[in-house]
Amino acid sequence: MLVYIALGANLGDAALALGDAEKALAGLPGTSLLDRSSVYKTAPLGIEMPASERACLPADSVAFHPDYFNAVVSLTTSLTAPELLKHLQRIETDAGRQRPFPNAPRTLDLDLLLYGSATIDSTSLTVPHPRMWQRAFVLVPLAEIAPERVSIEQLEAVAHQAIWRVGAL
Ligand code: PH2
Ligand code: MG
Ligand code: MG
Repeated sequence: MLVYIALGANLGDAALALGDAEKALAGLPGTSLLDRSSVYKTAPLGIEMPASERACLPADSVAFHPDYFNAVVSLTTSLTAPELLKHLQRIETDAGRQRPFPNAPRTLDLDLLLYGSATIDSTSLTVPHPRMWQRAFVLVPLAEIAPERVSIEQLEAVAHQAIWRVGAL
């Protein structure tokens, strides 16, 4: 099965975390890495910090939601989608991922974007990823390695979002 995975990180050494994650993905059972996009620096999107969390921060804190590093890789795998999801969550945990509140800054986020042409709608997994079409940090790197999966119109719809190519993964 041909699958696409989005990588993101904005805590700790985020660029290093993406490189380590790529190696971990390439080493999954029954899996090989096909292609990788460039790494992009992106402004945090859709971040709402709960007031309870905000109250704990110094008033002049501006750096709490740092920019992200994002990339997309393609894999071929014989893992089922639920098996792959379990591995993604384990790799996130191994990278020190904590979940204090939704969309909290993270050392590593691995999202299953596309699993072949499958549509999956279970309690634990929705594929294609339900928010991918609103996110330049997904569509721009995805279009780099799978231009046939992203239309010009879809790219235009997110063209106002801040994203800078910073180098190779
Ligand atoms: N991930 C989110 C929420 N917002 N913003 C950017 N720029 N990059 C991300 O990976 C990201 C985000 C939730 O997973
Ligand atoms: Mg995510
Ligand atoms: Mg995620």
